[in-house]
Order: sequence, then structure tokens, then C-alpha cells
Amino acid sequence: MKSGYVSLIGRPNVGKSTLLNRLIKEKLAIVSDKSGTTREQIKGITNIADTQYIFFDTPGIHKPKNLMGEYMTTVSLNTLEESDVILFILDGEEVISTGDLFIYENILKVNTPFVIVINKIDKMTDEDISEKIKEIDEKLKGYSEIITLSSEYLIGVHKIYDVTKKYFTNDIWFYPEDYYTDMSVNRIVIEVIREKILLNTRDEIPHSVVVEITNVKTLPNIRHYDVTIYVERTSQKGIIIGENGKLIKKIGIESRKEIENLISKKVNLRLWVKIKKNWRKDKKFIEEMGYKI
Ligand SMILES: Nc1nc2c(ncn2[C@@H]2O[C@H](COP(=O)(O)OP(=O)(O)OP(=O)(O)O)[C@@H](O)[C@H]2O)c(=O)[nH]1
Ligand SMILES: [Mg+2]
Repeated sequence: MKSGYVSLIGRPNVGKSTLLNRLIKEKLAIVSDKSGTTREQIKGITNIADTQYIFFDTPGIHKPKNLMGEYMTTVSLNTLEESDVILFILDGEEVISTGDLFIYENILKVNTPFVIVINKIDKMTDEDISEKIKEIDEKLKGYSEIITLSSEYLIGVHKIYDVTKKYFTNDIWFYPEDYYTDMSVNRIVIEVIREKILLNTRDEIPHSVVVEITNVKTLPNIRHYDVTIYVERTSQKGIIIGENGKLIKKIGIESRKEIENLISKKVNLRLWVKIKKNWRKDKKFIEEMGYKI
């Protein structure tokens, strides 16, 4: 028996959460085209033969603009220290930036083996891929290997299992066989609702939203959830509710369907939208929402 911890680290939007879901073969981490989708460390577990893989998805590391952003970057940097091996994920279509170099320097500090993953190769030609490898060779040193893959189209993802396993040193499993996360159902429900908001809005809305479950009641055939969606401004509240409540209704229907699948039970969701001015600078409120180191 063998097990190990693998962290997925990189800039926002490079595809870390998509890769986590592929690796554990479950939809656990939410995914969107907005940067800053993941806000906390998400643990995804999968077992192959005698090996247990514990993957950590993390918030995209970026220059923080407020306390919430600082929290997110700290969570990711802390995860580096908990890993047997680090996957440093790059978007193959983007040039290696100062943001990537900041992450790279932090990886070097922890002295843990790291593998570079070039994601989104479905959008690249063979020539693009060799150019990218050349660029990595020039700008980054000390990595164990480079893996090219497409998380979205499931090309090459399997390579991660063999490559990471080499660095595993534990000879026990930490989780039962049928376990794929330690995230609570309520936390997953919150994330599903946030994902539907992210997918249905743009501009500053995704960053300004935080979701709280205020009440849960489970009956034999149905579960009721009361949920508050906080935004920062009156105008944002109007956008989320939409004309004649159309958008909030759509968000509610999409969320409910996914939560029903998740818990295998009928669900009734009641959503309220409230304003909490500048919550991203309010430490106490951020912690109340469950974002706590
Ligand atoms: N074409 C293509 N798109 C991808 C691939 N992997 C992810 N994406 C897309 O890239 C966007 C960002 O994906 P996420 O998985 O949310 O990225 P992330 O790194 O977790 O982002 P943050 O949580 O914001 O840090 C989404 O629109 C994905 O569908 C890929 O291999 N190919
Ligand atoms: Mg993510």
C-alpha cells in the first residue's frame, strides 16, 4: 500500500480544477471561465490498485487586491508545504509571466519535487508545444519532468498517476476506499450555487458574490435549503435577480438539478440576495463565510 499528497498550483484559470475533477473522476471542484473561481483548498481522493492519491486543488495564485484575495493566495502557498510532489500547471497558450515566476520562486522555497504540466494542448499545434517546452527550459529550472495534456478533452491526463506515484513514501492509506473528498455536503452545495452564478454573470459580479446556507431541513422525500447570496452593491443585486426575477430563477433551477443529483434526493432551494458592502475587506465576515486559515 502506498499514498501521497499532490498539489495543483498555478495562476488563475489555467485549468487546475478541471484537472482535479478528471483525476478523481468526479465533479467536485467548480469550474468557470472567470479567474478566481476556486477560493479554498479542495481535497480530491482516488485509488488506483494499491495506491491512494490525495490531490489538492487550490485557488489561482494572483496579486491580491483585498483580504479575500490575500486569503486565497495564502491557502495556495500553504498547500505547497503539505505536498509530496507539486504539479505546477501552465496554460500552454500563454507566455510564462511574472505571475508564473512568482509561483515558481515559492515552489523552489519549499524544496519539494515539482512537475510542470502544460495544460490546454487541444488548442496547440505540435510546433506550439515544442516552442513552449523550449520556453520552459529557458525560464524554469529544477523541475522533475514536463507533462503535456488537455484536462478538458482528457488527453494525457492518465500520465499524472505514474509520474506522481514515484514520490509517494507513505505505506498506508489515509481514507476509506469509497471516499473522494472530505468536503461537507453543505460546502459542495454552496460551491454549486456559486458556480451557477459565475456561469450566468460577468464583469465584477463573480468576485463580489459569496453564498451562505442559513437553514437546512431534511424530510423523508425532500431536503429544503434556505440560501443567502451576498453581493457588494445594489446594482449587483439587480443584475443577479434579473428582469422580473428571471436570472435568479435560472440560477435556482440549474443549482437544484445538480444538488438533487449529488444527494440523490428531491431538493427545494430558496434563494435570497442581500447586500454586504465591501465584504472582501471584512475579516470577520470572510471567516464567518468559512474562509479561515
Ligand atoms: N480548451 C481547454 N480549456 C480548458 C482546459 N482545461 C480547462 N479549460 C477551461 O479553462 C477555464 C478555467 O478552468 P478552471 O479549471 O476553472 O481553472 P482554474 O485553474 O481552476 O481557475 P481558478 O480556480 O480561477 O484558479 C474553464 O473555462 C475551463 O473549461 C483544457 O485542457 N482545454
Ligand atoms: Mg479552480
